[in-house]
Amino acid sequence: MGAAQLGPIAKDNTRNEVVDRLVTLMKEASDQGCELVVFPELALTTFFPRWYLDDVPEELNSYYETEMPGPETQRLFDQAKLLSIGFYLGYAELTSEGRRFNTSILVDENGSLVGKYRKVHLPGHEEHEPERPFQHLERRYFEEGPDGFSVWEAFGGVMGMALCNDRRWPETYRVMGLQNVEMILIGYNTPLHYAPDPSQNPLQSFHNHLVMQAGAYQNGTWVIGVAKGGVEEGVDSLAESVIIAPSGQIVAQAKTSGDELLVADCDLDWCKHYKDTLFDFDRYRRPEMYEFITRQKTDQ
Ligand code: CDV
Repeated sequence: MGAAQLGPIAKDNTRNEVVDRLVTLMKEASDQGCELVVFPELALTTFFPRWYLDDVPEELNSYYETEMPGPETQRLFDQAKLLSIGFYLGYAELTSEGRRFNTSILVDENGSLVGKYRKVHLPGHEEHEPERPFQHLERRYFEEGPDGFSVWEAFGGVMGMALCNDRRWPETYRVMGLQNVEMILIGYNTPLHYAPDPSQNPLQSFHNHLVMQAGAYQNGTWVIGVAKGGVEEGVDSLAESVIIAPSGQIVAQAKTSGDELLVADCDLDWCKHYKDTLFDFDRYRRPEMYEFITRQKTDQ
């Protein structure tokens, strides 16, 4: 398993320049024997929701993919097939009906699409908030994913996908856990400064690992969390990509905040230790006690 962390992508970097970096990491992953390599959320461009871009729709549109693969991304699919390696990729999707999603795809070792996921939990805000040092306009630039959390049989196991903010919500893991997921792939972009409550800034690293380790353990699944980290267009973002075992233990962690490949040997049978014992859902879960969870958003 390869977790291909990316360092910053500048505003003026071309798709071809970024795809070059992805291909380099993919080749490194292949050289190290990986069957699957995971790239971050919105891995083809700079993290554009940090800007209010309504006055410049051409610029906003330039960050979305209207086809996948498209002319610049076809190379990734070709390379995957050539190396016989699968990949997960996050990108901004603009559909032919004009709908916009924060999307990830899972592609197999033949370069064929296994599945697509559209981000369920969209953080940030809808309107321009000039008092912030930078914006987080995901709620303006994307629609909430309508399809929920699916799993796919691929790579000899049961694979799931999520994106960034999803990793903070226990429901993300549980919905896939209930579908017997064995490996959850999660790309993220997490600025170190959280404008609504800067007291959380020093805890970014702790919270990042806390939620993914808990999600892995409580569902007996591998979790692969992959960052786009470092200082991108003046905004410092968390790196610390990780590969987490079903025990909740981190088995590989990034040492830098730049382009870096982490590799781990991930035995999917390790999931059984947890799924068949402490977290034997069939034996121990009490769904009739959890009705609040799907009945309402809050205590209202
Ligand atoms: N890209 C993200 O979803 N980022 C959020 C930040 C804004 C809190 C995250 O949960 O990391």
